[in-house]
Amino acid sequence: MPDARSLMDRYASYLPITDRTPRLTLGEGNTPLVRARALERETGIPEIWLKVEGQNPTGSFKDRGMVIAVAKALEQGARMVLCASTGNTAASAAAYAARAGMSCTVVLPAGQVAAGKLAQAIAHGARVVAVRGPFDAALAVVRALAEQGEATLVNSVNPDRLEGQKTAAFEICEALGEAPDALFIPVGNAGNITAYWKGFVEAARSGMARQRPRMYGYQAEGAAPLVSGKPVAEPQTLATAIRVGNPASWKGAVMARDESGGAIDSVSDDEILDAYSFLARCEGVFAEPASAAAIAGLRKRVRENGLGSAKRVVCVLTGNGMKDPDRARSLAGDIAEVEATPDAVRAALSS
Ligand code: AN7
Repeated sequence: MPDARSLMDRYASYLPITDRTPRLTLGEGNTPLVRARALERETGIPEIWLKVEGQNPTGSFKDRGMVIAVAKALEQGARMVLCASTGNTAASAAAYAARAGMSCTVVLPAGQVAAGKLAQAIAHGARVVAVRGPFDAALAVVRALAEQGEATLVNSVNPDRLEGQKTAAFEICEALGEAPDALFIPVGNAGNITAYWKGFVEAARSGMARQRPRMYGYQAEGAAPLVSGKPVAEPQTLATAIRVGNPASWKGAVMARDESGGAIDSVSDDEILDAYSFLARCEGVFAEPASAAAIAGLRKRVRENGLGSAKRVVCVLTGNGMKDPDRARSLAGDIAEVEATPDAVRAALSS
């Protein structure tokens, strides 16, 4: 029986909330762990689980942190939230602000946000501005605006965001009865890998788990500052969610990697696309391209280094495939349009 209580209520003692914090919820968290049998057969790893974060209310993991950040902003009397975003943070902020009766402003990298995410921000009534430049430029702008004004910044530089996001690690430990041996996760601004590691450390400390997983983070090759060790001025990748050149949580990602004995590596856009198709066609799970970087990373790790004694692995699928319909549509050519007769349809299918 799934726990029907809200994320905030389930993990209240682990979160920075009080009796006065508004109990905001859209039903976030409690996402499924789905066994990845096709990937197990391919890699030879005995147990692989997908944490399907695309099933959150706005279709990404951002909702776990956003519900806490917006509730705290409301508690503190703020009327407005503000964020920079590659898309999912904007969609989530817009939805939770609408729920809380607050206004929301989002600043996006022009031309680099997937259609579904932009549609969500608009539908929830956010004010949207696009800036010329990558996500990093947009983040610099909102940081400056937040310092001057009354709007609360809800990017992952807001610590309440990471506190909420760490709850995914708790759910994994509870569902498996133990932390996995290894966790594979995409990395952009590096908030999520930082939050997961914090969650696993707390889970081990509180007796929810006996061990902590090795953390394996994956960036896209054209946007891999944590791999090269220096910021990337013009990040490039088709996985627009992780098109980030100078991650705000750089130190947190390095700490997660080093304390866990894991690694941060990069995968090519071709490897990302291949993993994206594989997930959708062979596992029946539709995740967005950035999420597929975790799967591409697992495949690469198994191919090049092996996974040592790791028997049980969790891959975090951070966002829903429907966020980026244009990418999916590009996988096929024109769709045949024919007369509405069985013969015409049969002919089209066999041509
Ligand atoms: C699907 O929405 O940064 O390493 O502005 O949307 O915590 O940044 C999104 C990031 C992975 C990377 N997968 O997480 C934003 C934004 C998906 C994402 C990431 C994002 P972080």
